[in-house]
Amino acid sequence: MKKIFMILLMATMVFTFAGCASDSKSTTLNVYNWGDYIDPEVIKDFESEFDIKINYEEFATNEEMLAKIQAGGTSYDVIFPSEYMIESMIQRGLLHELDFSKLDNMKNIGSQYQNLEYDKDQKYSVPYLWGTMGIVYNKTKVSDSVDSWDILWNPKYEGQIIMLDSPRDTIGITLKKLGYSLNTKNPAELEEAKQALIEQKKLVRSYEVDTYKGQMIAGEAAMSLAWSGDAMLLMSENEDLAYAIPKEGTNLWFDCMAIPTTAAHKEEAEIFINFMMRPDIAARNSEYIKYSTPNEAALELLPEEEVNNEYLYPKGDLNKLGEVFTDLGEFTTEYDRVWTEIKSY
Ligand code: N2P
Repeated sequence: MKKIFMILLMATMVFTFAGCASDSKSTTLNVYNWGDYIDPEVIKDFESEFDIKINYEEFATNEEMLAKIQAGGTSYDVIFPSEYMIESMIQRGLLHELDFSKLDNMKNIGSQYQNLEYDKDQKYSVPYLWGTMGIVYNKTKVSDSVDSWDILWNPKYEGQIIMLDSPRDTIGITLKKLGYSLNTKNPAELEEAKQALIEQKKLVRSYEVDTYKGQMIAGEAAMSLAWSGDAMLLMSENEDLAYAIPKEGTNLWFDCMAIPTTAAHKEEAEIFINFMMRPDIAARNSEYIKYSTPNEAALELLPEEEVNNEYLYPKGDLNKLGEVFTDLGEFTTEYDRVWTEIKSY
């Protein structure tokens, strides 16, 4: 069975199991992760190894996750925010400090992924996966060379362009296209990006996050904004697909594991986080979902072709790969406003 459908099916099964009443396990850990972002077998292995049940839920964007945490309701024990969201959540007092004496597998994480700007003293998060943003495109439908974000504005591809339904990402690459920082707090630059996205709307097939993948695999659209790992997964399902990172520069991102202050099971959450950093688990997981792991011990267990993939593990200086999102503080509301205006235009 194709992997993408397998992921969807397994996710459904995880949810189904979560609904079973007759459950002998002592603790239920609420794990809240991005869509298509874990190997479902890893969840099962954790449950049987530790006698802890996992209630697994998915979100599509950092903003959706934050809103859910702030709303209360479910108390999530482990969440997977990106760097700028970690910065924002620390600021808001929403993250627990982690007990690193319980996280001995942290030694497997490469030093270049630690103590980064968003969590300088590495107190609140541990790196999970990382990557870039680019364009996944169908070579049989796109004749122009895909080397600039401008191609997403080319009228030739009207109705064939998919954009991510994610404000920082979509506004971010538009700022890059215009030659600005994707962390700009300059109202004029943000306004220019808004105008460009409004102008692009007539060409856009849809704004989606995970649901677009089936259309790319089926060859129904020409191109989509995509995160590196998702692009690799799609390319493994359809050989007409390719990935490109435009010359104007892109976003380099780091997704992490963290524990919200509202968590009810901090101790078990740390057991889970440590488990996810175990070399065999981290290797299996990143091979399955096709994202880049920061876990050096896991890298040694991955097949050559994975480690030699120039998009997953580009050679050279990590910091030169792209611009990392930072928390925009109060200016975030400006991005939210602009995003709402674009979507409702
Ligand atoms: C996987 C989500 C990747 C998150 N579907 C990019 N930060």
